[in-house]
Amino acid sequence: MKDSLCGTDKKEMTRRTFLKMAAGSGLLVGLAGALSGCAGQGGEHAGGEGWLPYQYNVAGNLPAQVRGRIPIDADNPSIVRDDQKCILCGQCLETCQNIQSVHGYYDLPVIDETICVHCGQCSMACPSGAISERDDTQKVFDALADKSKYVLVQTAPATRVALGEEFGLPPGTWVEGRQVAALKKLGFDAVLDTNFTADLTIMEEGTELIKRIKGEVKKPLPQFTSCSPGWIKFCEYFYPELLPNMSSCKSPQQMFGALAKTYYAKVKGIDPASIVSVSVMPCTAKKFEAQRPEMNDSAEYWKREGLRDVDVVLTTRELARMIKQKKIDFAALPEEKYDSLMGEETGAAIIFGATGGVMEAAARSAYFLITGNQPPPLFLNLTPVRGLTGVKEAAAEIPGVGTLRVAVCHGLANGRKVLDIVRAGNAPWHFIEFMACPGGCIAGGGQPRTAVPPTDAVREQRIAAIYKADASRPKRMSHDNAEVAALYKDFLQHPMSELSEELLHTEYHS
Ligand code: HC1
Repeated sequence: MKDSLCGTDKKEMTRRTFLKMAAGSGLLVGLAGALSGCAGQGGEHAGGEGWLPYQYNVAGNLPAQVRGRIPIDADNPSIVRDDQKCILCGQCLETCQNIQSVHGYYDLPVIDETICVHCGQCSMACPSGAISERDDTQKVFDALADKSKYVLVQTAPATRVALGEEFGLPPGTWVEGRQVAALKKLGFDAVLDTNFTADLTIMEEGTELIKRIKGEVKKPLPQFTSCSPGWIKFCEYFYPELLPNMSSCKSPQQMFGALAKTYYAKVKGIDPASIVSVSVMPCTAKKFEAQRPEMNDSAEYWKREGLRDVDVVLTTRELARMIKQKKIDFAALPEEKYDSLMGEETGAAIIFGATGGVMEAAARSAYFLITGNQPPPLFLNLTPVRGLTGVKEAAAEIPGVGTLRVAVCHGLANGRKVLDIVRAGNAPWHFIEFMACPGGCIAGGGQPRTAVPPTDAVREQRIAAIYKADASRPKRMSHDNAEVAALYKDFLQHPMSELSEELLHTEYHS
């Protein structure tokens, strides 16, 4: 399968050649400890006879510029590196620079910190497993063991098409029900679904888009999606003047967290201070997002200090470790259902996990929100925004608005291309979806490392599972989610109400 992203085919071949040779020679194991200390954090290794790839005669296969490694701060909330395992192969540098266009783009007015958007794509490319997510599993085991706590968990759209790979199932195996069963076996008090707030996001973000188009809010077009925290950080670092284009919507993870300790706590009669709000995400940047200072609106709501909307974020890989640690036979689990109140999903929410999915979901409901009618079939299969092409476009007619023009990009180097068009004032679009990771969340930095480096073949299998699930759902539009409708009726009133603004929206600053 040809990897289509970012034109990296030649470089990928180079690194595969290296990895093959390294594996054949036992180098990946042998280099691990031996190379530790060869270079300080972020140091470029000079090569030479002391460098083991040189001794093993494979150094010649490495382009000089990829030797070394990215700098990772010791307090990075998302990723860590075990220097004992680092072989200085440069795969992290290449990924960060060429696929994400982050490393090496530092002509910035920032910097008292190491630039990192927390996407974790370096961990997906690291052949020796030196870079991984920061492990927060013990925090969750501790919470589950504390009987005074009510531990609830939300699961992202994309984990259910990848978690099975950790247990020998093929990429794209749909394991939604088994994931729920595993979480219940681990002892969570409630197993809920980020898809619920993905649908809610569409209601809020679609309403915001319409207000921008109609000039009812004084914010610029095109509107940018705001659910990928790696993308947001990228925009903050490199295109801060375009932050007014960013939707004010929090991500579904953070909307969920804010509602878990307000709406859910109220309806269930639970003290919000006793709730431990856990999320399972395909994404390392979600750990960073949950720690952002502005993500504590439940504390504001209750006027109580110390509440965080999301307390702990686990990646798909960490959840798999917990399941293995407890010796749960995942593949043999029965299918179970999410708990209610914040557990209903539509097909529109499921497709959030694939590049183009947020846009397609938004288009389906934008049509409804503008016209009051269900959209025609085109909106249920907005194929131009599907697939792995780096930048995609679509246009659709909506009565009362005219032609809605949208763009979708994934992988931050592709994002940079689109942002440069917007910066130059040449963007023809009303709405743009940005996802930090190539392929979208299905290939997030916290997903199973089924192929290292990641391949389009694995991405495509996961994406196919997502669209198959969407097509099979009786409800495929966010505005048809009955639990979301109940949330508005009983609590928020309507999209972008005062309370919605307080809990579900935020502002980003550079
Ligand atoms: Fe995603 Fe999202 S789709 S960002 O990729 O908007 O991580 O899966 O959970 O929040 O819903 C990730 C996935 C995820 C959010 C949603």
